[in-house]
Amino acid sequence: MKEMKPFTTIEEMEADTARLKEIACELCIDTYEDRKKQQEPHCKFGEDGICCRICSMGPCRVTPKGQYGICGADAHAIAGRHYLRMAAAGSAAHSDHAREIAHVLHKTNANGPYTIKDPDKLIANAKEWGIETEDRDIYDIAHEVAEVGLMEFGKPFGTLRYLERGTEERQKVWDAEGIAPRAIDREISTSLHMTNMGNTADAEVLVRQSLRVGMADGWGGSMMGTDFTDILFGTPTVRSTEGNLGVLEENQVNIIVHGHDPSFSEMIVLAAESKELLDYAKSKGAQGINIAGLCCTANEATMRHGVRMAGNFLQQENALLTGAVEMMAVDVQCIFPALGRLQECFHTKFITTSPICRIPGSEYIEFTADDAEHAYEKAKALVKSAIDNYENRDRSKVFIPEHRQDATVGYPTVQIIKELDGVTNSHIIDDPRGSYKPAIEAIKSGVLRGAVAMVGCNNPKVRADYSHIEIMKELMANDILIVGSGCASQAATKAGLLRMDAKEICGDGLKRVCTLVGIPPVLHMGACVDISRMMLLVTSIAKDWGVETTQLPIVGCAPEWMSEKAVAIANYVVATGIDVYLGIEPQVKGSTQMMELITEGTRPICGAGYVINKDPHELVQSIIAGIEKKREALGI
Ligand code: BF8
Ligand code: SF4
Repeated sequence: MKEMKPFTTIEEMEADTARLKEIACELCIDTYEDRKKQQEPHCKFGEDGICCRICSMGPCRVTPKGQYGICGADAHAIAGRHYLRMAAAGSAAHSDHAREIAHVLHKTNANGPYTIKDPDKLIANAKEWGIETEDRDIYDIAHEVAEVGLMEFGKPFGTLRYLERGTEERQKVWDAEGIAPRAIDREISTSLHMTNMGNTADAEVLVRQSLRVGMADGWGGSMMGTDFTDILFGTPTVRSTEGNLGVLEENQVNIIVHGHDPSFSEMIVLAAESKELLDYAKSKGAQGINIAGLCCTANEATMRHGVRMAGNFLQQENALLTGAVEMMAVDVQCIFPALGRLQECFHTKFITTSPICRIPGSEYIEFTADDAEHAYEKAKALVKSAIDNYENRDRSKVFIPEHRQDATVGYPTVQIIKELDGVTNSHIIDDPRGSYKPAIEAIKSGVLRGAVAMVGCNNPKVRADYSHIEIMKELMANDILIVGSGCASQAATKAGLLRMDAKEICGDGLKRVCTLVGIPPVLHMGACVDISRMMLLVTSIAKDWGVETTQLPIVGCAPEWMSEKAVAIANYVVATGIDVYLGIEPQVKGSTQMMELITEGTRPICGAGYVINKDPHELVQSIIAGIEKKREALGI
C-alpha cells in the first residue's frame, strides 16, 4: 500500500511560528505573542464584563463595595449590555459586508467588470421574492434583486424575507418569542438604543435582543452576502488546493489577499491570471504570480478559484515575516493594525482598500462598489506594482516554512446534496432540491452519529489551532461528520484534515461514508458569512426528516472564537435551535444571571443554548454526549 503523506502536527506548526518569531526578534519588532504578554494580567473587570463606560459618569465597575454603577445598573445589566453590543457589532460587520456586495450586484452589467456568474441562483432568488423574471434581461433582474435586497436593511415594516426559508416550527418560534428580526439596520440600531445610558437594564431582555440582532445577521445580512456572492462570482464547486505558509513561492511574485469581501479579491485573482501581467512578471525575473489568501478572503477565493490558503487569523503576521510577500492587500475585518508597523521591516507593500478599514502604515487605494466600473483596472495596477516590487525582495531575509497540505474545498449546500444523493440513487425526481435522505439514513442507522459545524477564529488565550484540531480529530474518530468555515476550516486545512485520505483516521462509519461518497471527513463550506449555508443545510435536513431543528444530532462549535461576529453567529445558531459549544468564555462571567441566561435561559425561548468549556478535550466529550442524547431522544 502506498504510504500516507503525514499530517502536520500542531508542534510542527508551532516550530514554524517560533522560527518566524526569531526573525521578528532580530528585526526588533513585536508580534501578538509579545503584546499578549504585555497585556497580562488582563483587567479582571473587563474580562468579567462588569466595567461600564457607556456614559461619562463612569467608568463604573462592580466591586464588593460598589455593586451598582452610578446610575444604579447592576452587574447583570452591565454585562448584558456589553454582550448585546458585541452581538450588534458583529451583525453590523457581516451585514455591512453584504450591503457592499448588494451594491456591487447593482452595478453589474454584461460588459463587466462585474457580471452574473450564477444566473440560475439569481432567478431563484428573484422568484422567491416575487420579482418578475419572464422575458427580462438578466441584468435588469439582478438590479431589481439588489434593490429589494438593499431594502431589507432599512424597510420600515415587516420582518426579513429570508425567515420564510426556515422550518414552519422555527418561524412560529421566532414570531412567538419576539426574535424575528425586522429590517437589519433596525435591529442593530435598536440594540445600540437599548444599551444606551438609561435604557434596558433587564438582562433577560438584553439576551432576547441579542438573539434577534443575531438573527438579523444569520437570516439577513450573512444569508444575503452568501447568496449575492454566489450570484456574482459563482456558487462554489469542489476543488483541490493547498494550505499553510508553504504555499508561498520562492521564485514567484507573492500577493496575499486578506479580509472578507470577495468583490475586491476576485478582481485581483482575475488580474493575476491575465497574460499581460504574467508576461510582465516573467520580464522581471519571476516565474509567475502567486496569489494566496488569509482569513475569510482565502476561503472565498479558494472555493471559487482554488486559490491557495496561506493561513488563518493568527498567521497574518507570520505571512509577512516570511519576507517573501511582495504585497499584502486587505479589505475588511480581522486585519491586525500591527501589520502597518510590521511591513516597515520588509519590502512588502501593505495596501488597504476599504473606507471601513484604514490602517496607519498602509497605502490606501480605494475599492468600493461606487467605483465598480474601474475595479479591474485598479486591480491590474495593484498587481503590476507588486510585480515591480519583486526585485526589492531581500533574499537574505526570506524564510518560507515548508509545511503545506493538500485540501479539497468547496462544499456549499447544493454540492453536498449532489454528492450524497448521487451515490445512493435515492434522488427524488420531482424534487429539484435533491434530497437529504441519504444523509438522514446514514445518521438514523448510526453509520454517522451526527454532524458538527466547526467555526470561528483563533484566540491567543488558547494554543493556536490546537483546540480546533484536537476536537476535529476526536469527532472524526467518533463517526461525526464535520462541516467547517472561517478560520476553523483553515486549521483543518493546515493539519491535512481536508485531504481525501483523512478518512483513514476516522471511525469505520464515517470512513465508509467518505469512501462511498468521495468526500473528505471535514467539508469546507466557506467563510464565516457562509455559516448561513449551514443554517439552510440544517433546515433542509429537518424538513426532509420531518423533525424539528432542535431534535437533530447536529451542533455548532467555536473553540477558539474571538470576534464580535462570533457572538452574532452564536446567537443566530442558538435561535435556529442548534446548541453551540464554546471554548472561550463570553465576557459576562461577572454576572451569574448572564451566565445562566446564555447557557440555560435561551433554552425555553428557542430550544438551544451554549455549553462552555475551556478544555478542548472536555469540550469534545460534551459535544459527543450532547449528540448521543439527541439520538436517544429521537429513538435512533
Ligand atoms: O469571519 S473566523 S478570525 S477571519 S471572525 Fe475573523 Fe474569526 Fe477568522 Fe473570517 Ni470569522
Ligand atoms: Fe456608570 Fe451607569 Fe454610566 Fe455605565 S451607564 S458608566 S454604569 S453611570
